[in-house]
Amino acid sequence: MSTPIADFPAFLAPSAWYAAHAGARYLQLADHVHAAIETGRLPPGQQLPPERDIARLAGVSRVTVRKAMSVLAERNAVQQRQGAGSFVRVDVGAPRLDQTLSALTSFTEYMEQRGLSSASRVLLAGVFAPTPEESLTLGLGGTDRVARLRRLRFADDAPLAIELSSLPLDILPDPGVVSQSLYAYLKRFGRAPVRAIQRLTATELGPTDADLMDLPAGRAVLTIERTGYLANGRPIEWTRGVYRSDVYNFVAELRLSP
Ligand code: 16G
Repeated sequence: MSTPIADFPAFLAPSAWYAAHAGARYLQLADHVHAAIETGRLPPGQQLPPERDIARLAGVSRVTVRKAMSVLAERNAVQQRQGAGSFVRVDVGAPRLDQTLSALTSFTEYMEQRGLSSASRVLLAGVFAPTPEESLTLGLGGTDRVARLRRLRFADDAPLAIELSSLPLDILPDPGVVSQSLYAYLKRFGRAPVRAIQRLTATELGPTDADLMDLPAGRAVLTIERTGYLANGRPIEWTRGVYRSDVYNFVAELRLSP
């Protein structure tokens, strides 16, 4: 690994990155910063100087810096945080996380097993009239209502998934009380699923989810639908989620049928 950059004025000086007739300035600047990220001279989590300082040191306009930064964000090399500036992206994706398809684990347990901290941002928690699909999947009656919980889920501070869970009200009367693990909460009352059926599909990230996950729209993701059942066979959880496909690996053990 090369030594981290301590001297931004020298790193950004035009002589360090600009060559006449070698293409647009913003691309040359983006390539220069990108190369430093790839070789580890700019380590993950490193904050880049403010736009106006980069412009001054590199001898370019702020518009050029902004264009270079959006190229780096599109390439997933930097992360732009509103009001806080640009940072070298922390990639939770190396190595990939293997999830066994045969074990029924919660997001929280799964991250714990891998030594990662997990956190959630609740995007929605409430009680609603069910959609026909929710009624069908959860076996709800005509007047039943449904609890919905939509969460952005983080592993070591990186957004990894967005999950929308629907549960019958007798299983989860108030989705607002789930602050961390849904399964840990359900377990406390003996209502956690003991079996689940999952469907995995490869999809592309839509613009709203892309914003939330801080990824470019159109990025390939895994869409996973899980229906969780109690021991008596009653369906009590229907979760639809998008998961970063560059970090999630699903591993299934297969046996020859007798
Ligand atoms: C997992 C489950 C999801 C479940 C959640 C509970 C998959 C694909 N999905 O993310 O269905 O609702 O765990 O996690 O594995 P929690 O107990 O940490 O809230």
